Amino acid sequence: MASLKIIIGNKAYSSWSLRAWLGVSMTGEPFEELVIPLDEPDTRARILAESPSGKVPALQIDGTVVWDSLAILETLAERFPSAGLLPEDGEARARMRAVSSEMHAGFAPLRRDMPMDLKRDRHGEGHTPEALADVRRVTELWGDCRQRSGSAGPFLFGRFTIADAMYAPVVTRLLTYGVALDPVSDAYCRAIDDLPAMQAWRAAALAEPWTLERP
Ligand SMILES: N[C@@H](CCC(=O)N[C@@H](CS)C(=O)NCC(=O)O)C(=O)O
Repeated sequence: MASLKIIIGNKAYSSWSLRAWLGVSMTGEPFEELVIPLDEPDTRARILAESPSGKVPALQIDGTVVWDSLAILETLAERFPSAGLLPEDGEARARMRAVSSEMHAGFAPLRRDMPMDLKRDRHGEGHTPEALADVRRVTELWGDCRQRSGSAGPFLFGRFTIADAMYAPVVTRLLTYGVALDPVSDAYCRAIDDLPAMQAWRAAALAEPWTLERP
C-alpha cells in the first residue's frame, strides 16, 4: 500500500489545496492530511518543512515530495490508474489536459475577484466585467465537454477526472458569489457539489477556527 500524505491550506480558502485533496480522495486510497493555516506568522516555515516550494498543496508519496496541484493530480493518475483520473480515450485525454492547463494557468480575474470562500455567502460581490468574461469562457468550455461526454456520467469527461478536480474551486466560487448559470453548467455544479468528498471538505471548512477577511 502506498504511503500518502497531503499538505494543504485552510479548507475554507485554499483553492489549490482543494484540487489536490479531491484528487487524492477520489483514488479511494487511505491518506494522511496536514492542514497548515495560511497567513499566520509561521505559515511559510511550516510549509517549507514539508515542501521545498513553500506553497500548498504538496503530496508526499512513498517518501517523494510532489508539489503543485496539477503535478500532484498527474502523479495520482499515473500511480492509481484504476481511479480513472485520466479518460481512457486518447483524444479525450488530450482535451482533458488542455482544459486542466487552461484552468491552472489562467482565469486570473475570476480568481482575484471571486476568491474561494466557503465560510460566507457573498452573492453579488466580485461581479466585475473581467471575472464575468472568465465565467463565460469557463461555462462555454464546460458546455463543450458535457456535450461530448453526454450520458457517460455527470462530469466533464463522464466519470470524475483531473479536470473536475481542477474546476471544483470554480464551482464553489459560482455558488458563493451567486453567478447566474445556464442549465448545463448549473447541473455540473450540482454534480460536483454533491460529491461526498466535496461535502466532507465543505463541512470541515465550516468547522475551521480561522476566518480571513479577504482570502
Ligand atoms: N501553482 C500552485 C499554486 C499554489 C499556491 O499558490 N498556493 C497558495 C495557497 S492556495 C499558498 O501556498 N500560499 C502560501 C503562501 O504563499 O505563503 C499550485 O497549483 O499548487
